[in-house]
Amino acid sequence: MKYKEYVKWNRMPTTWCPGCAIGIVFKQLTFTLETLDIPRDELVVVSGIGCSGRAAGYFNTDSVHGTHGRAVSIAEGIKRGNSKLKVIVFSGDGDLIGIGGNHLLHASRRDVDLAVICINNEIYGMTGGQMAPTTKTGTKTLTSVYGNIYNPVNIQGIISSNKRFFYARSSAYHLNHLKRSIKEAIEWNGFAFVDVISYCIENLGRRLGFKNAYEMLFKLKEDFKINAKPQGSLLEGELGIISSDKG
Ligand SMILES: Cc1ncc(C[n+]2csc(CCOP(=O)(O)OP(=O)(O)O)c2C)c(N)n1
Ligand SMILES: [Mg+2]
Repeated sequence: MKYKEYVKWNRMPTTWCPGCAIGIVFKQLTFTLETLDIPRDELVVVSGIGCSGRAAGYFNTDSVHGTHGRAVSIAEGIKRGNSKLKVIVFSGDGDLIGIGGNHLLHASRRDVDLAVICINNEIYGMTGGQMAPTTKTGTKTLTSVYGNIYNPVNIQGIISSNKRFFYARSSAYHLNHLKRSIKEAIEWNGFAFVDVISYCIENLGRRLGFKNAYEMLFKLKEDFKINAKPQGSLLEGELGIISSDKG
């Protein structure tokens, strides 16, 4: 199938703000689906709630726009009900790591065959830009006006604590790397997590002094470098794919 056939064009334009990174990631996923040529009736996309969570409604396939934090559990139920389906979760950091953190812990531990694509804008975007568990220490948000005093969740640490795991960190700027990460995650037989470093111009970037989305996008280029052959864990500022087939 051509990538355009994976999109519900009658639902366009999306609700996302101009310049939002979610659309970039959405498009790269449709390109990847074309590469893998997954038939529409063998594919299900599941989202939770949030700006990223709106994506489920834009895929021209069976999809579920679930409740907040439950995308992974809904996806697990679908996969266990029909193991022939390719089940992809497309949701936000607040949804997957915040309220849904417990489900992530256990679905990854159970190594359920899902590809989880996390749009990590380090914020609760939809509700106005509140601090999330992914917000970096020191970042000023709507609810941490003097800067976040907490450490962010170590997503890589959680996923890679399992014997068998797949963890990719990519970004909304590094498109070829992002497509490769999504493709390998979908092909991985087990629980695969793609941490897509993203941004939110309207509810975080403007507060931080970015003039537009373009500036935020190019900050990703400055801040992240691809490590094509990571030894062990990815360091801060590194993008890459780590996995283990043991266990
Ligand atoms: C049970 C419940 N709690 C809180 C909310 C309010 N809420 C809606 S979206 C959201 C955060 C979404 O953040 P994220 O998943 O990072 O998505 P983003 O908007 O940043 O893409 C919250 C807290 C809700 N809808 N349901
Ligand atoms: Mg978010």
